[in-house]
Amino acid sequence: MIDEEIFRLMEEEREHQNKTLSLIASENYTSESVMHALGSVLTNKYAEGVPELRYYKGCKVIDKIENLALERLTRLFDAEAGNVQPHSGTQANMAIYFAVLNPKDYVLSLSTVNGGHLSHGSLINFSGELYNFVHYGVDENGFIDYENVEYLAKKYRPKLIVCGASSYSRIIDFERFKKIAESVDALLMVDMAHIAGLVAAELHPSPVPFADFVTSTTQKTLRGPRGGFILCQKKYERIINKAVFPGIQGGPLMNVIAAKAVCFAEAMTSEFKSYISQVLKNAKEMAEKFSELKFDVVTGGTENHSFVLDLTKFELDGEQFSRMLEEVGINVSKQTVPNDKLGWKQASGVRIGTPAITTRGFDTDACDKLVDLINLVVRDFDGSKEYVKSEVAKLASQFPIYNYNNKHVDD
Ligand code: DSN
Repeated sequence: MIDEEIFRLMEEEREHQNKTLSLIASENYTSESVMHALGSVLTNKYAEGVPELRYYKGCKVIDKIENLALERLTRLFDAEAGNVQPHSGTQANMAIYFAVLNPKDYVLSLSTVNGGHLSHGSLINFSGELYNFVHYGVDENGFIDYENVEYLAKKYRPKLIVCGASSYSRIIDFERFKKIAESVDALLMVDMAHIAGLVAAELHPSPVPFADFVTSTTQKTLRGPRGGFILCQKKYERIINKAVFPGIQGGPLMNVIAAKAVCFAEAMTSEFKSYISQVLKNAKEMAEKFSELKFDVVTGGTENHSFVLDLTKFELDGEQFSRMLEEVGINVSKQTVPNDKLGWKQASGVRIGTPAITTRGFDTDACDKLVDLINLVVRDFDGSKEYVKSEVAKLASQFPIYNYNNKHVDD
């Protein structure tokens, strides 16, 4: 039976994605090979446990798939060990906390308002409820305040320090974080979800040599399926595996694990490195062009795939502006700016990211054009709306979603 209602909605969403542009820094478009693995018979199989140590029988092929995913993951990031089972980045973070913390233990992390993730101790998340998170912040220019990290580490002597962010456009000094962690006998966890693709392409410093644990998603700059993974030193492998299953999850999603394996292989190619290099060029170009047009770019620019526009001077908040952009076919996420007074529901800014448009083939000229259109929206929404809408539609059809090379990994 074909579920016509759902099929129709899937087609509607396909058309929506094709006709609009996503500047959401955490979004991307996977390859057809990744989607092929996702929609496969692998979804039929239960495989609780780890390869060669399963609770259900019939896992011989499944074991080969998970071992291949693991081997590719650890090779891609040059890590000693890993786990490919976390259903998401939050599950990966939860597994680390479950493995090394007791309820009420102190943990140090970047606050959500300054770019940290919900699972880094937000009070509306399990992490903030179970553990005593203390937050370091950013300075008045939006840069991580390492002296504040050091001060808080000495004051609270946390068991774990978390770095990595959902919204931070500068390179994080992992070595400095490691030194701070060592000075107070804390463990260091790096959540590299946003920058994983940049690290894989060796166009961003890797946290692996410095962190006890690295967590990530696979769907962002890495351009894989929605899912998570963990990297760690060999000595932590057993406690991490136990924390993931049976600690916080049941059966792994084997179709997703196969899709992760495809994504890891794709990320090893020279095409992927060129793609990430263009993601970085496009982000830099857009941040510079916004600055020329007198927008306030938090930290004054970017060293990765994303940046934040502070809209305060336009008397607009992030919620209002992202709604205006949605009306003309551009999707962004609202974002709090450093030490924001407005809170997350309104937020004083929007986050801009280039991974998705770069997958569609955007070069710096197309990015300039897009910035000009966004500039029109901010300065004269009513007067420019229809024009911008039609120009966005033109850009979207000029750069269709599946125009990039969907080769099978072993072609
Ligand atoms: N929600 C994601 C983001 O947009 O950054 C993080 O998981």
